[in-house]
Amino acid sequence: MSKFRGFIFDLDGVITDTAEYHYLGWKKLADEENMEFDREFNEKFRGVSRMECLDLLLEANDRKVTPEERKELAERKNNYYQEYLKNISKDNLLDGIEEILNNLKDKGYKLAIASASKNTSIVVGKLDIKDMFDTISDGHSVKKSKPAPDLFLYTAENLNLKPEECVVFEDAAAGVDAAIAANMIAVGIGPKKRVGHAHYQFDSVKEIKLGKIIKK
Ligand code: B16
Ligand code: MG
Repeated sequence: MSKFRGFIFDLDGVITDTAEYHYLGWKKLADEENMEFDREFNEKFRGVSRMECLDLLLEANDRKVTPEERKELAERKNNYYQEYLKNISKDNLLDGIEEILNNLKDKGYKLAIASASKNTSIVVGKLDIKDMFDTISDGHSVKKSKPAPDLFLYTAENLNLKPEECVVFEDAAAGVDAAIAANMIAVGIGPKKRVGHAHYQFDSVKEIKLGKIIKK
């Protein structure tokens, strides 16, 4: 058994790819509001909370809004996003993730999800994976979002584990920063320019080599 006892998974970009639906939701809102928004800008939204994404969009477009308008814009985007979520199913699990989860579970490790999304329970329900996890933390769990370590620390506490016993899988730079700040081992999924600062980096979920992480 390795020194690790728990594995914490980010949701969007690690377990499933909902980034496209987030993009479509933001794009619809941006078009309606005559704001500039494209896929490249959407990359900045990876792992970032809904309100922070909206603020980035407003700032880039030099738009000043009242607190009420801000709330309405975020709600509108979320309604569009939830419409897209109706289409997802088990088929939307990223290639290789089920094998990794089953493998770790068989070896007796604890498993958790820690996502910035307030829609985590809807997505997890659609993917039909809830039973695989010992605990699930989401955008409602803590006040300070990634890159703050809070969500991962909260998750470790719920697993009854010390931070140094946990490994985090993340696709966002802010998520890798959060895992490192929490004193956990960070596994970055994606290009080096995005997650190269993690302890381990793999280009995609399919390429993850668990043996490299779980040494004796
Ligand atoms: P919601 P993760 C994140 O999920 C997404 O990567 C990010 O693009 C999104 O803005 C955030 O969730 C909040 O999502 O609007 O559903 O609350 O990568 O932390 O699983
Ligand atoms: Mg993510």
